[in-house]
Amino acid sequence: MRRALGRGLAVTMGAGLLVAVAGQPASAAEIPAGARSLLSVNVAGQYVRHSDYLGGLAAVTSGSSAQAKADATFTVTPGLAGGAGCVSFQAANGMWLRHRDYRIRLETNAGTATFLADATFCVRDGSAAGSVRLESLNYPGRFIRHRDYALWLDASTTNPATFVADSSFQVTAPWVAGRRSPVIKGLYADPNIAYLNGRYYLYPTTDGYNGWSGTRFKAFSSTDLTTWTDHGTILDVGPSVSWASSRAWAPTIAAKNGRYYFYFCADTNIGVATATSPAGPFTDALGRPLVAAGFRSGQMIDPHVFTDDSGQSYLYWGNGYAYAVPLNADMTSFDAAQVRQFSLPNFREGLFMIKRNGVYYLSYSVDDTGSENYHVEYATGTSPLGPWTHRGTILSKNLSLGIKGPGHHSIVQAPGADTWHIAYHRFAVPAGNGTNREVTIDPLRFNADGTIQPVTPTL
Ligand code: FUB
Repeated sequence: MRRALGRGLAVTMGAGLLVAVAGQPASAAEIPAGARSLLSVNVAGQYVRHSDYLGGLAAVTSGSSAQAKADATFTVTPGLAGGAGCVSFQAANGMWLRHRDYRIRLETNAGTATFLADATFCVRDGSAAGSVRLESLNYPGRFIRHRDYALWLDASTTNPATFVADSSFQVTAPWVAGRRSPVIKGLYADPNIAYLNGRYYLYPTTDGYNGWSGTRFKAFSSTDLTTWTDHGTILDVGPSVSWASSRAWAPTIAAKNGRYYFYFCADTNIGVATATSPAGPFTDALGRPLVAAGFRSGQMIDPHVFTDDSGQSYLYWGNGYAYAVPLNADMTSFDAAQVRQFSLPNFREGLFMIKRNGVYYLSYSVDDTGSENYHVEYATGTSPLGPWTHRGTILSKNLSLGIKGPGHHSIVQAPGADTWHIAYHRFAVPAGNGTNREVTIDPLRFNADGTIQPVTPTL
């Protein structure tokens, strides 16, 4: 049940301040994504906090140490294992709240199905107005509750009223301000950004799975590149694609003929799905891959579609080998005899094309997505199919900020302006790796001679 409360629900904050969560309309059974703290409804001033990697309750006040405040602050993300209305909680050190042996603990995302489910909690109404309860996704009927100031995953007791209160928390403003990034909360990678129908859209890989074994694609949209609306799952290759079941990676979008074409990887094939809205839902168009595994050398992954001013669209893809081909007018077929292979220095994957002032810019990822040295280089050409002049690196790690492995990018132009942004993923800061990645966006700027300035990656 969702119980809508009035706008600007006020909750008690440590310094006696009453704060509405991010100024958003409050609902007892929702927690907006972003940095939050959780206050017990029945033990005054006690917040959910981790200590020695275990969850508990502890008093936090404005006079508490920075460490205590950080330990009582979590970034709320969509549930790592999915689930409508389900969320996960990431601590400032990058670890996640999970249950194990019914104890609430802080652990690094192992990417296993068990971990993802153990770290996913579904938001229910709490005992007090505006409060929430957190029910286990994989153990329905068990809730996060405090017992002797420790957090457990318990089922109801002989005193249900006490149990409900012990498992109810007010969601408050965070004790420590959140970072700007990731721009979409949670673990995502390979962001494809596009401006469609007056909004920016992001289409990422859903990340955090061992072996990149996710199945769901989601879409997010924004008018300002800052506040993003989660449109939920737009295609799940498990149930919705007959020829693949896993490894849903690196999608891209194209608009033509009043329809939207969503190109995606699944089990290292490239498929295409269509919809009438950029927010989907998308339906597999062919019932088979558009580019099947084994079609050419290398992995048939990382599609990108660029449409030139003439209206001709081109499909780019590849891993280890870079390919392109003109798409037919139906956007779902091409002449295999027209496939071109490019020679691009250091190329690994993630091709992306833009055109500015008549120059074609083909950018791509170098090294391995699991390496902190993963980065983006580019080349320029006079046509969508080259020939290409290598220009160098535009995005790479910044270890002084803890930014590792930035790559698999996409680029978008603001409507009617020479203003550009680059969306890319990197190891989630601070504790990520090649399968725990996060998405961010930074400005992309050009020099007077048309070359691209190195991007300054920001937190
Ligand atoms: O996300 C899975 C794969 O990792 C992508 O297809 C590659 O580009 C790399 O980012």
